[in-house]
Parts: sequence; structure tokens; C-alpha cells
Amino acid sequence: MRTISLLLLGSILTLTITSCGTKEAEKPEKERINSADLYEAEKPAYDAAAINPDAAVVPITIIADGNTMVEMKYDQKEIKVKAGTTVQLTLKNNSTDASMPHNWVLVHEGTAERVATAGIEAGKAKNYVPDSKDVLIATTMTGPGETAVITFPAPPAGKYQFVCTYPGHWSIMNGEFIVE
Ligand SMILES: [Cu+2]
Repeated sequence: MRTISLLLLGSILTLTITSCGTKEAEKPEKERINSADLYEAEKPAYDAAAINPDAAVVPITIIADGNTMVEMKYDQKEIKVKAGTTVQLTLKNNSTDASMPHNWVLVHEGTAERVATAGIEAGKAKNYVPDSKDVLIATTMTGPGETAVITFPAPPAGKYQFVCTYPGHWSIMNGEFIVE
């Protein structure tokens, strides 16, 4: 019985390795090199998962409020953090109207509109957050009364923006995120 299991496992492994190898080989060489080069050239890589266990953790709470497109807002227009810290950001959605979902998306300076516009295309399944190098990190979409928490390393010193990418919200729900 054990021999049969091992043989089966062996076959599965062989199949997996073969199929992966085929896929990589099918890609044109030019395409593989270019996509990597472009990524490196445009922006320094930011890894939201690379949390330094020794870094100080800075808790930040931001409240989203208002029950209409006119009233809706974040309670802060500017957030400042120190470089080298770990940010623990809590988004509280204090609205009570079902039409007011909000998220909090950290993006590179000057890209809030572009990210929010691409977010509409990304759709509800992706929480209106596009797969984009402009996006550093994002909370999930919170409904009225809900809270979302994300923990991430402060990006390199500089100016960034935060924005809610729920369709129609970005132009009011945005702010500056400054790393000193
Ligand atoms: Cu919103």
C-alpha cells in the first residue's frame, strides 16, 4: 500500500514539474526580461509583508463617517509616521447607511485618482483595488459599523497619498501620508 502511495506521489510530482517547465518555456524570452526590468526601473520595490520584528509599532486610527456622498469623509487629511516604524492602521467605518462602504488604500504620491479609476474596473471582487504598482497596501472594504486593521512597514521617507477606492469616493476621501 505504501509503495503504491509513493509511486502515485512520484507521478504527481513529475507531472507538476513538467507542466511548470512547459509554461515557463512557452513565454517569449523578451517578455520575461522586459516586465522585470520595467518594474525595477519605475519604482523601488515595497514589500508590505517585510515587517521588522524589532521596529516600534505605531497605532493609527482613522474614522470614515457620513451617510451621504456630500457628508462622507475621513476624520484626518494628513497622517505622519516615522520611517523605520511598523504602522498598525485601524479603519473604522462609522456610517450607518448601507450605501457607504469604505476602504483605506495607501498609494504613491499623485496616483490617487488613477488608482481609484482603475479600482472601478477591478470591481467588487477585488474590493475596488487594482493590481497596480501605485498601490502599497490596502484594507478590505468595510461596511457601515465595521472595522479593518492592517499592519505594514512604513515605506521609505517621502510623501504618499491615502484614498478610498469605492466608486465615486476618491475625490473627497483622500489625504496625505507622510513618512519622515
Ligand atoms: Cu469611501
